[in-house]
Amino acid sequence: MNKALGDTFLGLDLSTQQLKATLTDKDSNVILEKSVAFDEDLPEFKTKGGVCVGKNGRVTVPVRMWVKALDLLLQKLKNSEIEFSKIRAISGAAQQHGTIYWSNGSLNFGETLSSEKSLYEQLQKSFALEDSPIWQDMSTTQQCEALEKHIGGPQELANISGSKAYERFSGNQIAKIYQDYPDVYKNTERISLVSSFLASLFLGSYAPIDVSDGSGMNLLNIWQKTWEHQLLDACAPDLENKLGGVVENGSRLGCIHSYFVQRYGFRKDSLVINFTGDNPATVLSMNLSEGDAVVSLGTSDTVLMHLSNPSPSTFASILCHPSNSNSHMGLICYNNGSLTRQFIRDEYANKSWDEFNNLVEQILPGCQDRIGFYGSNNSDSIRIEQGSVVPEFSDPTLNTRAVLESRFLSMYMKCMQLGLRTKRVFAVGGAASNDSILQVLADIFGVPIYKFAFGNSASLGASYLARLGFLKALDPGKQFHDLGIKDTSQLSKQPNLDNHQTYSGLLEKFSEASKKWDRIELS
Ligand code: XUL
Repeated sequence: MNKALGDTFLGLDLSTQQLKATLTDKDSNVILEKSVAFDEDLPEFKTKGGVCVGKNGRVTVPVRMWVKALDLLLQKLKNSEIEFSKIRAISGAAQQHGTIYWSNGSLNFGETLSSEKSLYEQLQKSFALEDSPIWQDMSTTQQCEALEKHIGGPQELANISGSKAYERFSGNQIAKIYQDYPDVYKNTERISLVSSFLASLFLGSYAPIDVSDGSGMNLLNIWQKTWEHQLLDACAPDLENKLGGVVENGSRLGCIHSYFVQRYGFRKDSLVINFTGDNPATVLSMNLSEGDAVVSLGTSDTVLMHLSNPSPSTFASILCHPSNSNSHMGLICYNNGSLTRQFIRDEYANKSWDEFNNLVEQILPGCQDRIGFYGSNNSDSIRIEQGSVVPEFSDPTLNTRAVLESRFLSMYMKCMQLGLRTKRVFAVGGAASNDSILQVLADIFGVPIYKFAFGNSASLGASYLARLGFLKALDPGKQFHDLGIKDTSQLSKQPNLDNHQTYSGLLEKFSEASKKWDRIELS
């Protein structure tokens, strides 16, 4: 471990598969990174890819697994001899949209915490619902339809909340809990997002919801940054009370609970700053300027961008910006990403990335007029060959390149529709380490692709948010740019402009073919 000379700032990220920590110093240098992987480190919860898949599109996570993961992560940090006493502020990021239902009477759960015991041992009875629905949950179509109908349609809902109704968005998830388990809802005192839940653990009482993460709920007015009553009322009764307040932009929530001071040696005045969503935190880690797009290739594929003057649409989400009160950010989220690419690799390239890459490089751009749209397994995929829908390409190895092209063409087209003239693309996430994949991305966007040396962008962004909150507590006028974060991105791929022209020629046909598919992959 690098020893920090002065103050440090801790950023966490409770993502789908792991809980990660990134410690940075006042010059934004990364001092330490640690993580807990749910499937491997906590096998007793029997998650796969960090989640439990139920019936009818239900996807949940045992909330106490997350609590245990925090115990384990802090223990790992302690074992690595991290100097807890230098940490001046803590913030976090988390997978968006997931909801946690705290049971009646849990408000001051911190009052009875003993530093002799783990949080896991002591928070057994704190949750009205054992299994939290998360962003992969697709079981709320009925609730989405009802919400859109109530407000006058998808575009009207997007105009207020930044997004049409999405199955994973928290308002629709809460409505389902209220309808299917009225007793659970009645027993719930506070509903947290995953980010505010994690912040609550550090505070020993409920943390407010961050407006940027809260923009992923279909409940918040993204222009006024307040709960929208007509949306709250359409989802469930007494919802405003159960959600509590909202905060933004590096707000100080309080000092860390004494449990952590006694058990791990944090300083008493270590600040807990508002925790945000993983996508907003990623935007912070990269300090985006106009014309920059981040393509994140992970469990879900997302495109993120800074937008100063956004117009809501029904294919992208507009969120409040996590550090700039006057701006917004755009998010396009594809609900399947790395699992689909792995599935294609396993089916058509002998489970080998090398073989997959060789095939991608040999196949000509455009796949000789083939387009494939893929779900996370073969059963919800379609292929179009010479204009007709076919069960399989005549040369099945074409699937390797086709799975990349259809995703990146869709991203490129949607960025243009949002009015973004992309100048640079920053590639992050697991697949960003694959050069063949990045070359296809560069050719389709027709712009250079940059990468960052750091891997955990969300926890890094959270550590910057912690530092922003620390500075603002001293001087409320401080802004994110005062952190002086340097652009450390490195050029990774230049586009081949001939290939880009080939792709530009395919756009119209692709756009027509992809219309029906949007509902499946952008839900
Ligand atoms: C965004 C989304 C995912 C999650 C998980 O809308 O659902 O990106 O935040 O990372």
